[in-house]
Amino acid sequence: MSNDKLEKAADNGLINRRHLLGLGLGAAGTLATSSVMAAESGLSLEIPSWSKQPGIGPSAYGKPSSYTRDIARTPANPNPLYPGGGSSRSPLHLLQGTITPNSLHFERHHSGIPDINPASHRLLINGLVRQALSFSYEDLLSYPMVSKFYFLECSGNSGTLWGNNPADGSAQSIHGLVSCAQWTGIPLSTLLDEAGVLPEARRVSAVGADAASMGRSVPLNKALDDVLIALYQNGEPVRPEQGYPMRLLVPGWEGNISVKWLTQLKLSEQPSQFRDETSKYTDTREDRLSLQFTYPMGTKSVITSPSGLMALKRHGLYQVNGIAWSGAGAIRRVEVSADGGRSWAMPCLILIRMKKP
Ligand SMILES: Nc1nc2c(c(=O)[nH]1)N[C@H]1C(S)=C(S)[C@@H](COP(=O)(O)O)O[C@H]1N2
Ligand SMILES: [Mo]
Repeated sequence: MSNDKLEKAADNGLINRRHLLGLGLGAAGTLATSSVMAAESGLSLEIPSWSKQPGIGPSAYGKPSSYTRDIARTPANPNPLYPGGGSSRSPLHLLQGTITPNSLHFERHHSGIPDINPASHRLLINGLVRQALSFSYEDLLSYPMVSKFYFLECSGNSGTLWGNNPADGSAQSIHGLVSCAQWTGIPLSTLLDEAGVLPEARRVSAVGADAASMGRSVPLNKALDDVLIALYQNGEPVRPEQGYPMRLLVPGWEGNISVKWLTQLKLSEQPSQFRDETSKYTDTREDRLSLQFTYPMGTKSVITSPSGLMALKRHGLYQVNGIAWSGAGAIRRVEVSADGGRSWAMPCLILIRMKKP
């Protein structure tokens, strides 16, 4: 296809997506012709060995193809001073759609993953309530639940881009501390209603059962709005890495507030001043003073593929894929620019045309 036939969607190589459809149909047409020719010339399809004998049978719990092993998280930051601490990043550049498979959800642990037997785990609600309550896992399973798609992002995500000389990297290495799942759980408001929040209460302090005792105090209005006690992640029980048997899920806010392995919720008048909201997770300004509570994550978008460091080996057209999310609400529309913001096009219509060298 000559350059001038390609309908431009925006400047610098962004073109209308239907050109790809045209190319696809063309290719299928060519294939059809060549297979007819193959039959006429006496050639036949080779039958591969795996087609000639039965494969392995059904299994109790599935796993991905052994040929997709490179679609993996990248664990980082092992530190002997903090056993089990560190993070792993989701392979955003190798995934499609918005949902992150559970095995590839990013991880951030301060003291590793506790091995919690749900039969002996409790969730305590106490402090400024009419009646302190203690729930077993079984108790919680009998409450009405809701299912919602939410992105979860570590507040340190994409941090390398704030440096003076940002390193080149893939969507995974730069932005991989974000994932999206369908979370199913009990609205926190349901349990707080049952405990009876006293009028002077302003904060709900959440504490995890891991050795780090991760603790954050959530303003009561947010706690009563959309916060979940999440018990399921993409349809199955929350993974140990994500907080099994239960985690707090605070939509749109810094990942650290979504306390995993949740074991206590305490109602108080004042913030709890936990380590995780004083020495950690404050934002230091240029004048060296720190903002203490900076909860919502900003609006963000990432082109996942083609991604940094990826080799585009064939000439021709490439579809641009990406994700966009916001701690401040739902994303209504996304546009893409290839010329530093001078011209824009809707992403579903965008392709990059690789120039022949
Ligand atoms: N109990 C506990 N909760 C925790 C953490 C932790 O180390 N311990 N890490 C926090 C941080 S910093 C983030 S970004 C998210 C990460 O959630 P994920 O590992 O499910 O992706 O969990 C938060 N909740
Ligand atoms: Mo985080």
